[in-house]
Amino acid sequence: MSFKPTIYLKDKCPFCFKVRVAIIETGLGDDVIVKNFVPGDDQEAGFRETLAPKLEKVSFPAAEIEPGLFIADSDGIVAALAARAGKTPEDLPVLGHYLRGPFASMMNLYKENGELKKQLA
Ligand SMILES: N[C@@H](CCC(=O)N[C@@H](CS)C(=O)NCC(=O)O)C(=O)O
Repeated sequence: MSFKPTIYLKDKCPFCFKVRVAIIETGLGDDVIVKNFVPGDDQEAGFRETLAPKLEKVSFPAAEIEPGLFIADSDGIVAALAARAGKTPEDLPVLGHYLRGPFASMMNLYKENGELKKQLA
């Protein structure tokens, strides 16, 4: 494995956390390059500049998953990392726990909050 995927992660992003868990649980930590930024820090603008010409829309997580192949979809990145480790996302129990638990709750709360705000408007 000479090519190392580069993974761009935004601090505190719940979608990026999926990818972080997948990196740890697949044991690929030494086989990927992680570029993490905190919104507003010195790194962010450079990462966005790198990604903008490669993606239809910049969002995080994003990855150069194969040479020249960029994706910005957390499930796609997780599936690609799992495959690289000879696994599927279903083989990663901590990831499953996060997706069914805290991640699902966050998505529900986000949706519910949006609906309540609409009702108040
Ligand atoms: N469907 C996307 C959603 C990712 C997403 O919404 N990420 C947010 C951060 S939590 C984002 O990139 N926002 C736009 C930005 O920061 O430019 C995925 O699963 O990767």
